Amino acid sequence: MGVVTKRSSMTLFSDGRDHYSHRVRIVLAEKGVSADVIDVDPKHKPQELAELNPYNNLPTLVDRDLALYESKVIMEYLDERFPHPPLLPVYPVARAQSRLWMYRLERDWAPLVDTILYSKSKETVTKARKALRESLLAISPIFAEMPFFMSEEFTIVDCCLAPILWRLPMLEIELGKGRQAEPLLVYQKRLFAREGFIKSLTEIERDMQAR
Ligand SMILES: N[C@@H](CCC(=O)N[C@@H](CS)C(=O)NCC(=O)O)C(=O)O
Repeated sequence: MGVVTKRSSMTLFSDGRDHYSHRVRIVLAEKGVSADVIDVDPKHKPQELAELNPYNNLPTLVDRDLALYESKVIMEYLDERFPHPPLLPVYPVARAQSRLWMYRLERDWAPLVDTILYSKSKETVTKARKALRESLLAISPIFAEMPFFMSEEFTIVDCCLAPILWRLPMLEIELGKGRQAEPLLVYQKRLFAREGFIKSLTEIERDMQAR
């Protein structure tokens, strides 16, 4: 069954190539929520953004009088505002675990992605690539046990991980086709085939896998 579009009067300031903005676009698409997505070039940000967000960064979501920033805060707000389908588990223990995984992803993987993309030191980039690749391969076996990240259901953690996995070719990281990589490859294929994921992609992101 296709996703039913829910109308909203929200505006998302989004960077069409960035993994943090991509997370939020996935949540919107998974929930079938339509928002005005304003594609912002981070080098030429509109004045309005600084007025809405003291950090003047992306993504930033505006819902009537509310302006939100920090992708995890935006994702959780959207999950509460549009409860179906839920992207956090129901029970407190499982919810806390999901949040811990998001926190770990933020501490361990997101900075590596940012380093690979923005560091000017070749050596630092090479090290970050190696660290990200090894750490992704190290968690690969868990996807042989469960279809999503530590969960039977698609959650907010998958919304954070999918944009990173989608960018691996652009980050010049090859997982290889060995036994160790296989569960992770099956998992990412499952993510990339989701209707919400496909809908979330910008034109620039679509090209990221074409190279
Ligand atoms: N922790 C933030 C990170 C956001 C972030 O790094 N955004 C970048 C995307 S390009 C940005 O806006 N950079 C431009 C700037 O900070 O001036 C989140 O999760 O939302």
